[in-house]
Amino acid sequence: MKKWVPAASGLLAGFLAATVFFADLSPAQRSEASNDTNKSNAEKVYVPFGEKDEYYLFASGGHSGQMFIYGVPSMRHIRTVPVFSKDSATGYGWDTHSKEMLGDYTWGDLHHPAFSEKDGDYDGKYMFATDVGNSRAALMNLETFTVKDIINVPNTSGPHCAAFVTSNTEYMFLPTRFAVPIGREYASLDEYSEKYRGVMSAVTFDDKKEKLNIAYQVALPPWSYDLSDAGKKVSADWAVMTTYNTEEATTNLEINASQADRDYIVLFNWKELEKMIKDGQYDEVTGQKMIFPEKHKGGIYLVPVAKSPHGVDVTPDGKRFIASGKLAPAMTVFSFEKAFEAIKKEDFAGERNGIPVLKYESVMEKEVNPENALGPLHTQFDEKGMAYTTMFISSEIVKWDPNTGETLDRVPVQYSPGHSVAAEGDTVDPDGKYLIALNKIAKDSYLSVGPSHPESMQLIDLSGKKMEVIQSSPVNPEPHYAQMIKADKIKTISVYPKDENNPDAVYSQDQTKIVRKGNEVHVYGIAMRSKFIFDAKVERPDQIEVNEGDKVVIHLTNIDFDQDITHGFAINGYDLNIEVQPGQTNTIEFTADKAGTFPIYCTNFCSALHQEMTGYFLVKPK
Ligand code: CUK
Ligand code: CUA
Repeated sequence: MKKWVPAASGLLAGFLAATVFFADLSPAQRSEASNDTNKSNAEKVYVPFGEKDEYYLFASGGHSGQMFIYGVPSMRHIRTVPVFSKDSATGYGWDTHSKEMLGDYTWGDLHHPAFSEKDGDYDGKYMFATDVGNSRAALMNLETFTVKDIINVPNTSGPHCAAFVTSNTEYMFLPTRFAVPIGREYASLDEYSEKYRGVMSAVTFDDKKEKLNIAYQVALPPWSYDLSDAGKKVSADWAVMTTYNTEEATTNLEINASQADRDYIVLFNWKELEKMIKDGQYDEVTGQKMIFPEKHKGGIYLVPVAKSPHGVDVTPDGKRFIASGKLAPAMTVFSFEKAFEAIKKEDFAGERNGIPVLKYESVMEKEVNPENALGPLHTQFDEKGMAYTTMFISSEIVKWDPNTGETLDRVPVQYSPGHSVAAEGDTVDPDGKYLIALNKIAKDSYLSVGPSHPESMQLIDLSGKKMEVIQSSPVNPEPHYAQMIKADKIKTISVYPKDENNPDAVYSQDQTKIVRKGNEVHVYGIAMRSKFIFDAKVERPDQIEVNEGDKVVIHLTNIDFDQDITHGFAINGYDLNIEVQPGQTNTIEFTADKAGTFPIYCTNFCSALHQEMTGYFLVKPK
C-alpha cells in the first residue's frame, strides 16, 4: 500500500495538501485498493426491505447543524434530526419550543455527539451534542429523536468536545477550541496571554426536566483545547483533553502554533473539581462558578505530548490514554496508573500557568509509529481492546495492539479519514464487528454533483482476520464524529401519550375553540385524517379569521393515535410550517402582518384524502 504514502518530506505541507497525493489514482487502482465489493461483501451489508439493521449510527452533521441517523450494516440513511439549525422538513425552528431553543441563531456546527452512559455503557436514552459555531450544547431524547434542550455556553468559544460523557453521565465536559477574554469582552490581541482564557465547562443534566445546566467552569490558560475523553473504570473520576497552541500565538497559527516541540494533555480529576466547588474554591464570574487553576489549586495536571496533538482516547479498560500526533507521526500511549503515582509523589517537572506539569517519561508508556503511517487523528477500540487509528495523510486505518505497540493490520480508505467509529466503541465493552471510517474527501467515488463532492463513510468488517471495506456511503456535510449503538438499546415511543394536564392540548372535536383576547387570537385545534378542526362550533371549522396585526397562537394536537400518522400545518404564503406527530400537541406563534387570503394545508402525506386536508387563514385588512 506504499502508493498511499506521501513523500516523507514536508509533513506539514503534506497534512495541508493531503488531497493531492490521491488525486492521480485511477478508479481501477482505487477499487483494487478498497477490496472489490464482491458478492459476499454485498451479502454482508444487505438488509432486506422490512428487516432492521443491527446498529444505529448517529453521525454529526457538522455545519449543517444536524444529526444524521444511519442503519448499520446497510448504511441506509434513516433520518436527519435537526439540532442547531432550522429544518423545514419537521418544522423545527418554527414551533415555539424549538424556536425558543434556537433563539437568534440560524446555524450550528455539530461536531461531537455522545450517548448518555450507565456504568460506562451507552444506555440508549439521550444523546448530547455540541455546537462549535455558536458555542451551544444540546440534549436529544432518544424515545422521540427530538431535541429537548439547548443551552448557550458562556465564556467558551467553540466547545469542541469528544465522546465526553462520564461513566454515569454525571457530566459532559466542554473544552473550548478558541480562547477569548472572559465574558467575550473586548481585549486587544496584544493582551492575549494576560486576558484571554480557554474556559472549559462542566455541564450536567436533569433527566426529569430534560434540561442542561452549567455546573461550573474552569479558566484554563489561553490555549486551544481540542479532543477529550472521559476516563473509565479505574480512571472513571478523571478525564483527558488535548491542547495545542501552548505557544499562545495570536496570528498565523498554521506556523506559529507548531513551534514548540511539546504541547500538553490536560489531565483532570472531576471529582476533585466538584469538591472544590462544594468547598467554595472558585470565583463567581459572569454568573458562573469559575475555577482559576493558578489560584484554586488542585485536580488539574499537564502531561507533555508531541506537538499539536489532535485526538486523545481512553482504552476500554480505563488504564491508558492514547494521544494522536496530527503532525507527529506517532500515537503515544500513556498510563493512568503511572500518572496517579507521579501525582501522589508530586513528581513534577515544574508548572505552567500555575498548573503542575508531569514528567513525560514518568507517564508515557510507549510511542507507537507504524511504518509510513502519517497523520494519526483518532482511535477506536474493539472487543479485545485492540486500537484502530485513523491516518489522515496516509489515508488508512491502522489496527494495533496498545499492549505491545505492534501493528496488526492496515486498510486504505478513500480518502483522508478524520474520525472512525467502532460499534459501541467508546464504552467499557466495545462490540468489535464494525468500524466506519468518516472520510473527509471522497474524490470521484460517487456520481458527480459538481465541483464539491459528498463525503464518504466506509464500513469496515472487523470480524475476519483482515479488516475489509465492505460498503461505502455518501454523506452530506459533514460528519466529524459518530457513535454506533446496538439497535435494541434504543426504545422509541410509537405515539405521544395523552397529556390531560397540558392546557394547550385538545383531544376531541367538541373541545376545539378559537379564543380572542384583545388583539391576540388563540386557536386550540386538532389535526386528524383528513381535516383540521380549529373550532367545531362554527360554520367552517377549518377556517381561522384574524385582523391584520393580530398576534396568532395556534395549538394543534394530532388526535390520530396511530403510529406514523404525522400531520403538518403550513400556511401558504406565510412562510411557516410545523408538524404534529401522532398524539403530539405543538404550538406556533406569529403576527398576522400580511392582510389577505392564505390557504392552510397539511404538509405530510397522511391519507388518501391528504390533498383535502386544507383550510383558510383569512386576515382582514386594518
Ligand atoms: S475533530 Cu473533525 S476530524 Cu471536530 Cu473530532 Cu478530529
Ligand atoms: Cu394530514 Cu396530510
